[in-house]
Amino acid sequence: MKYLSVAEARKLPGLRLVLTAHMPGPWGEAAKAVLSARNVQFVPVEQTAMGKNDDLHAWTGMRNAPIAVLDEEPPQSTWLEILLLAERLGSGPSLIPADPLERALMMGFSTEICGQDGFGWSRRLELMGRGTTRNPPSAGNFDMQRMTRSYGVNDATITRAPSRMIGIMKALATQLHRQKAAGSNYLIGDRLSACDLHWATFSLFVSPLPPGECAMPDFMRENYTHLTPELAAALDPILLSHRDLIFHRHIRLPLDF
Ligand SMILES: N[C@@H](CCC(=O)N[C@@H](CS)C(=O)NCC(=O)O)C(=O)O
Repeated sequence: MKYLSVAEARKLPGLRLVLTAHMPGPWGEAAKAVLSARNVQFVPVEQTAMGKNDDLHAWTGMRNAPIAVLDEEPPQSTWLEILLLAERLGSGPSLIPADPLERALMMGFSTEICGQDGFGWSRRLELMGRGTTRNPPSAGNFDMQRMTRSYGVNDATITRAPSRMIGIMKALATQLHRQKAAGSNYLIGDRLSACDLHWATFSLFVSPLPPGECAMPDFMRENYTHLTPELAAALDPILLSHRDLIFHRHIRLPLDF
């Protein structure tokens, strides 16, 4: 994928999507999947993982990714902001269920998967707290102060992270088994909603797709594949068959980043 620099992108109108360039970050892949499912076009803009990203900060007030900026509107960065933007700008079936109870469940699952203290957040803590996690050669430029401050990294949060991941994986698997018994392959009702895309993309964090479908640097594949026995036990096969179906049916493969 070809990325514009922040300096180039700032001058353009339209929708610009800041992404951690050349790697499948779960939040970034989720944003891309949600926008694409709603047929929303965007121009990719480069963020450097764990870097200072001063030019990005000067433009948006933020240093991480993803960030969606439409024309002169305020930057949108959380999974919910990006989903609402995709709903507003896009076309085709909505990714948000119309039924209020189903909508509450969808919003709840997406919060559990993508939100602060959720599945992805806890996986990041678990990775940052593990001695065997590998860094890329560029690690010397990492702004570790920003990382620990922004993502709540401390001994207590690192310690509780695996149990939060396990609880969320079990809840998703329970829902998928119920849905299967009712004749549906989707998390909510009988069709795609945002939380299906969120689980599929965040599952890369614990079980990457094969290199032909999702290339990634070796160090990253190793980090993302590593599971303690407790985490491996919570990764019910139904979670992976769901994500495979969502990727093949609703997200373009191979992933391009
Ligand atoms: N803004 C997102 C979270 C985004 C996020 O956690 N981004 C991480 C993905 S690992 C990131 O950019 N990490 C690299 C960095 O901070 O430089 C949200 O609030 O939902």
